[in-house]
This record gives sequence, C-alpha cells and structure tokens, in this order.
Amino acid sequence: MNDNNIGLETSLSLYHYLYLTRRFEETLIHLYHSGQLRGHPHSSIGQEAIGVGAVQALLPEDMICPSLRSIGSILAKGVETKVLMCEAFRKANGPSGGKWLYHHICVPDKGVIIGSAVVAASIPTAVGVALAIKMRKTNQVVLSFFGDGATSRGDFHEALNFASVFQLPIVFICENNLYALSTPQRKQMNIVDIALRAGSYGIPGIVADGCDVFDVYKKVQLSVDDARQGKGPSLIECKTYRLRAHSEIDPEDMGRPKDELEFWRERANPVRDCKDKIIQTFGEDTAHRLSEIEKEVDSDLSSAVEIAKSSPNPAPETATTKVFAEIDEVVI
Ligand SMILES: Cc1ncc(C[n+]2csc(CCOP(=O)(O)OP(=O)(O)O)c2C)c(N)n1
Ligand SMILES: [Mg+2]
Repeated sequence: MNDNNIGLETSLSLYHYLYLTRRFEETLIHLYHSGQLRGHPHSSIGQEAIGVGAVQALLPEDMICPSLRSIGSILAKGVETKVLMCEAFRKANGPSGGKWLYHHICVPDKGVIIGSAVVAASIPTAVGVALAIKMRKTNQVVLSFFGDGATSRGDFHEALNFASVFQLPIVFICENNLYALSTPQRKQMNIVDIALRAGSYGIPGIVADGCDVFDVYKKVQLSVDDARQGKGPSLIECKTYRLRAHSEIDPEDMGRPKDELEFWRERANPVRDCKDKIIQTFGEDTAHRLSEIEKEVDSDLSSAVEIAKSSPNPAPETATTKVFAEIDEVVI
C-alpha cells in the first residue's frame, strides 16, 4: 500500500493508463506535424492524471461524459487503443464513423457518452444521463468532465443546481488548467478555488491535486461512493496545467508567461510522478513491471497506427449517420 492506501495492482493499472494516454497523444502530435494525420490534436499532456484517476474509481457499468481534454478517461474506460486510433484517423471503423474532433466520440457499450464542441454543453447532457440512471434505478454513477472556462457558462450552473435538487448520481470533475484558450482564470472569475461554486448549490466542493493520479483517484472514489449511495452529486476541482498549446495549430504560450510555463513543466508530470511513487513505495523490483507495461503500450500503439492507416475512409453517404442515437442504441 502507498500512503494513499492504494495497492500495487491498482497503482500499476493507473500507470498503464497514464503512460498509454501520454504516448497516444505524443503519437498523434507527431503524426499530425509530420503530415500523416489530418485534424489538429487538442492534447491533455500534463493533465492525464484527472481522466485516468477518476475512471479508476468507477465500476465497468458506470458512465462518463468526457471533455475535449479527458482522453485518458476514454482509454481508462476500456475503449481499445486501435479503436480510438481509427477514430483519430477519421476512418469508417471508428466508433463515431470518423467524425471525431476530440469532442465527438460516443462509445455506448463502454459507457462513453458524447461530449460537445460547445463549451459546457456536455454538462447538462451528463445530468440527463444521471436522471435516467435514477429513474431506472440501475445504481450506476456518471462522471462529467469539463474545463475551468466551462464553469463561467450558464450550463454549468443550471446542471449543478438541477443535479442537487434531484440528488442525482453524478460527480462533476473540473479540469482547472488555469486557462480557457488564452483567458486566464483570474480574468474569468474572482475566486481562486472553483470548488467554492459547489456551495451555491448545496453540494460538496473538493479540491484535488490534478497532477497526482493517486489524489484524484481517492477523492473521486469518495464522491462516487456517496453518489451511488443516493447522497447526491459533488464537484471536484482538479488543479492542473496544459503543457502544450490549446491545440496544435495555436502558439504554445498563447500569452502564458514563460516563468509560469517553466514552473508547471516541472510540476505537471503525472506520468513521471506515478512511476517514481510506485518504485519508492513498492521497491526497485517493480521497475521491471513498469518497463513491461511501457513495452506493451508502445507495441500496442504501433499496431494501432498501422491498423488505422490501412482502414477504409468513411463513405460520403455516411456523413449524416451516427449523429443522432437510435433509441435502441442507448444502453442506459
Ligand atoms: C460556447 C463556446 N464558446 C467558445 C468556444 C471556443 N472555445 C473552444 S475551447 C475554449 C476554451 C475552453 O476552456 P476550458 O473550459 O477551460 O477548457 P480547456 O480547453 O482549458 O480544457 C473555447 C473558448 C466554444 N467551443 N464554445
Ligand atoms: Mg481551461
């Protein structure tokens, strides 16, 4: 057990998904800049601990509504690397038939419900999922991921209020990377902790270290347990930083000060920190298991890229398919 009471196997699973998320995004960035991939990646490099740590607290039947930066949550929810890679290459065999631009992925059989390119619009969708769960008494929980900028929009406030009034089984997870595009948090709101906003709706507001996968996992687990026991929603603010540009077509800094970037380059490295902590807690013997994980992920990724490259492009007549769900496709 480490100092968060988390055992070796769970720690290795967390490392697996952290490393996979980091390498998946590095691969997409490389493919994009070398002209092998269309569509500019919006990466979560630096922020991986949030999606990965949060999903570790779920049961397989639980649901997630990811943000454009919670790709780790999609992988940790069990969407296979090759499946996500086919979608990234906009191929016909991707779960959304090649319509993905980081926001438009829906994999109902893995409990991944579509996000939205419209900032904050996926939060009420997640509340709708939670309402369906409550009405159907299926005892599932849903996680809703969004950025700091999303909490400045009405959708966020309406969603929290509704979920609180109806005591829905949902955990709201704010990925606070301190910026919405180039707008710093201090120019969006006069509070430091977004978690404070929970108080207005009578639900718990918790701050987590979004760079520490163990902290995210433990805190989300407590809120998920509460939600499953009918105690209603919580808001967890995960403090983090986006190490790369908003997207790969934007300048890296976008007005962010150089010294701030340098500070966070050292601070926001959840992959390195998780690895160090596992070795420190469970001993040098675990180093070989960590390298096995890395080798497996690297080879899984190489074959995923090959599969995606050789997969068929979508046929023009499928442009309007997989846009609206058929009612019997919805698994909740
Ligand atoms: C309603 C709306 N306004 C503006 C945009 C353009 N836009 C795309 S991402 C983004 C910033 C979102 O910031 P945040 O919620 O903090 O998420 P982050 O990108 O930092 O993860 C903006 C303004 C949009 N997609 N939707
Ligand atoms: Mg942000």
